[in-house]
Amino acid sequence: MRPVEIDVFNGDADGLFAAHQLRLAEPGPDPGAVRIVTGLKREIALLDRIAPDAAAGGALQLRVFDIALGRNLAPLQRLLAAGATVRWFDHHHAGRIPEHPALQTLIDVAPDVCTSLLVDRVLGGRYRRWAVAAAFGDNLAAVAHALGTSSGLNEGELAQLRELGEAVNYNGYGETAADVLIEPAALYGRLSVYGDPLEFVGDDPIVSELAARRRADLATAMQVRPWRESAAGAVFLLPDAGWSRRVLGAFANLLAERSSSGASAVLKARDDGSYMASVRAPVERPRGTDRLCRRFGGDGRAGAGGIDRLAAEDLEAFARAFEQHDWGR
Ligand SMILES: [Mn+2]
Repeated sequence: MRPVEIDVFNGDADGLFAAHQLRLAEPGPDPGAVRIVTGLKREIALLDRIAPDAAAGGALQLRVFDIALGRNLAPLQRLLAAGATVRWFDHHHAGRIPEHPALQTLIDVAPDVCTSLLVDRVLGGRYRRWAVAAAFGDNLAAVAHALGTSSGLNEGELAQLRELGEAVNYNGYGETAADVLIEPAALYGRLSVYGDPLEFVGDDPIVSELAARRRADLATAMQVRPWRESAAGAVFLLPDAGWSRRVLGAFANLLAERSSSGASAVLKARDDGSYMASVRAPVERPRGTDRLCRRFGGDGRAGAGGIDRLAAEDLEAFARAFEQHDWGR
């Protein structure tokens, strides 16, 4: 029986480029038989989309990248029980990892790694350019720059990989497919025929189209004044619009980069009256952002986190928790 292989990954640069690196190294028995499951960046519960009977006969092989294991625990256990083999690469807080002989995990929540860097580590740097681009996309510019320089990339090449990582990362943001320029699955289809990301950037106009849209959305966001400012940092409130649904995380990253001493929180109104939040620790002191976000039903990593739905009546409590959080000064 022919094995069925499914790659499951987050729809941002880190997820796409992590899956792509491993596929370049291990194309599989028949590239046409590889299925992919991905979505927008906020779509984390991706394992639910795989029917347990896809694993009938024990021939299902899954590779999962850049999504939190804890958010997919129940479907993971169902798939393992149905005979699937699963390899999981990630850098988000996982919670309890089940013990199962068919589950292999490489999960590292250190603030200076991303999933593509973990795959790069496993592959001994074989497709490092993709990992460098992904690290730029995951707001790890210093790590990306150092790794790229040490592997012989010049400043011009690094600038192109940065634009690629940031543009593809940006494309993952939005609440519905109508908010994004191209669905992550289609974008993966376009880039995954390339071994070298610099060739993809040179050939495919989608990268500069995405970069232009990102710049325009950021320029709109920069016009907004902070809602609250304190010693901890600034809190912004954005209206609900296409640009704000896309720009939330990129704006938070830009704020983090511009103010290395302060934290930032960007909240966007949702149509049901609640808020969506993107939170960043001071770049030099990434600590506890995930903890802060989990208090309000969100999640994340030490330096970056988010809350999918913050009730309007919790807005004040969130702002106070943000201001009183130990950002480690
Ligand atoms: Mn990531």
